[in-house]
Amino acid sequence: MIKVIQADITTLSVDAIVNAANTTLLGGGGVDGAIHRAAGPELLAACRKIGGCPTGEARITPGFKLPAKWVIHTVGPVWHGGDRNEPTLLANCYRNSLELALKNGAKTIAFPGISTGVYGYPKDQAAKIAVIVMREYENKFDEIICCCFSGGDKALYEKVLAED
Ligand code: AR6
Repeated sequence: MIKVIQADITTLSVDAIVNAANTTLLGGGGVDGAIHRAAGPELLAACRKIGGCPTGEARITPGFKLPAKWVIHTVGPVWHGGDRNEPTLLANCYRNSLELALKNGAKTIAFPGISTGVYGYPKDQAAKIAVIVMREYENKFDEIICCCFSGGDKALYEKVLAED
């Protein structure tokens, strides 16, 4: 089932949380910064060993000090207006993250709105893509959580799910 909640993703006791990372995997601001702060320095060391991740792909590390067992790092596209393959790349982020979660036995997974912060992806279009891919995997998980940072984002996901 797909669930929508408003929360700080670093507080969730799920099998896997997804990080909106950049291609270096070496941390940054937004949700990436929050996850690295909460997981502790071992996360950065683990990411360094991976050596980066192309846009649309995903990589997995332990959650270290987080309540979540795994962190799945995916790199969303930077929004350039929509004609640079952004929708496909964003869908790839969700699909590759869910595939990696399945491979590692995760039954519960939480996503932030990949690319919808500093990467500038329009939130309504991004939520529609997220929900389309989540629907494809819904039956393979106990819970797929849309973890919204703001009340406005939560309302948006609820609307998209209701229309879906
Ligand atoms: N819990 C849940 N959601 C959050 C949290 C949190 N603690 N903090 C922010 N969000 P962003 P991007 C939401 O900018 O656009 C980093 O520097 C936020 O409201 O974190 O993919 C990376 O290193 C927004 O909806 O990620 C990259 O360089 C969503 O998370 C770059 O930012 C994503 O916002 C990635 O940009």
